[in-house]
Amino acid sequence: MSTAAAPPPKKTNRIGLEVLSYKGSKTTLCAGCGHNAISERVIECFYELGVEPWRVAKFSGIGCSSKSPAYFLGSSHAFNGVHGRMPPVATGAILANRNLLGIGVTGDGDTASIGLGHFMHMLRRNLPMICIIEDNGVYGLTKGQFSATADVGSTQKTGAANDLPPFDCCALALEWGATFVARSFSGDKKQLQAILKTAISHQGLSVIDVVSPCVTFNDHVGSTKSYAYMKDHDLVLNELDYVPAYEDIAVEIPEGEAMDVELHNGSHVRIRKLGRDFDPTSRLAGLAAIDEARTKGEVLTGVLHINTGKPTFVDMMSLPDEAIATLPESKVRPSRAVLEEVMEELR
Ligand SMILES: Cc1ncc(C[n+]2csc(CCOP(=O)(O)OP(=O)(O)O)c2C)c(N)n1
Ligand code: SF4
Ligand SMILES: [Mg+2]
Repeated sequence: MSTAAAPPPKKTNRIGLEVLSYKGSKTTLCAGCGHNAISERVIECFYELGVEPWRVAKFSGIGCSSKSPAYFLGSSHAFNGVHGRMPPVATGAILANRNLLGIGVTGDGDTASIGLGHFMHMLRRNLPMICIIEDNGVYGLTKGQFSATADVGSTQKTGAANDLPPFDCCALALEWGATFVARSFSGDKKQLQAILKTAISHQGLSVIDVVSPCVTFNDHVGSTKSYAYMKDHDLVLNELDYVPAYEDIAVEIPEGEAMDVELHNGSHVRIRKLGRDFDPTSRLAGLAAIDEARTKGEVLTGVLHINTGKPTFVDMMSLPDEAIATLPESKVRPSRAVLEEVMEELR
């Protein structure tokens, strides 16, 4: 009598979850859209690090990019806000529950046009969360108008050239206070994974600008956000190794060639410089490197800045350790006597 072989055990991560627990619904974005590749990396990184999906809160605005959170971490909390308003929604949620791990996904239109003011305030507050900008240089959802990150001279399918200078979201992030700033390309799986894992372990605002080609409206010759352009102009600043806290970190680091940064949860990121003198702990070095690459027509990718010592908005607000959202009413509601005292002071 033959017995059928038992199915192989399902692969799980260190908290016993399968990768399925980190997936979302099926994408409705165009096949080949860079945003889909970014969602895949998010799924892999949260799965591999064994982050509890129910501890994560996803935030977005409006755009093809802002639809992305529906396609990963289907059992996490989520709020899809108004165009450009991801930051204020996330700020409120994180202040109400400081124990959430926030991840915001925005588009370049979302962030650099209608939501620019909100983005700037998120930067200056060093809100502890991850902000991924899915940067395709166009308003994909509304059929391919130039966004405020489109490069001068980049052309539309019709041949019309953009003549307004772009905002560089990494330069804004460096200038105004984000404590982990990186740029990547949706087609660079290894680099994007290392950057995302570092951001997950970082305590503070992580801004990741990911060049993410729009295959329908901005992937032709003449576009500076196309797959072909990125293949030829991606200047990789540093090579990254992310070592989670639960792995043995006793590895030798070649003197003068790599920098080892310990993150808040005990994980490490090793930043190996690639033939240029660059110190990612210096904001000014990051700004200078971006400016130099821009002058040469290159797109600099890698870690541009990291600062593990600056207080976050949650620290600055002196919030209690327990989430405000779950405190009993007796603790969050002032008594009638206190209210009367306040009213008296205002009289
Ligand atoms: C208040 C408001 N203004 C304008 C729009 C129209 N609108 C929807 S998405 C979008 C731009 C999307 O571009 P981006 O944020 O770059 O996302 P992508 O689709 O390129 O990923 C615009 C202008 C809107 N939905 N709400
Ligand atoms: S229109 Fe562009 S940005 Fe939107 S899903 Fe299609 S390829 Fe992606
Ligand atoms: Mg866009």
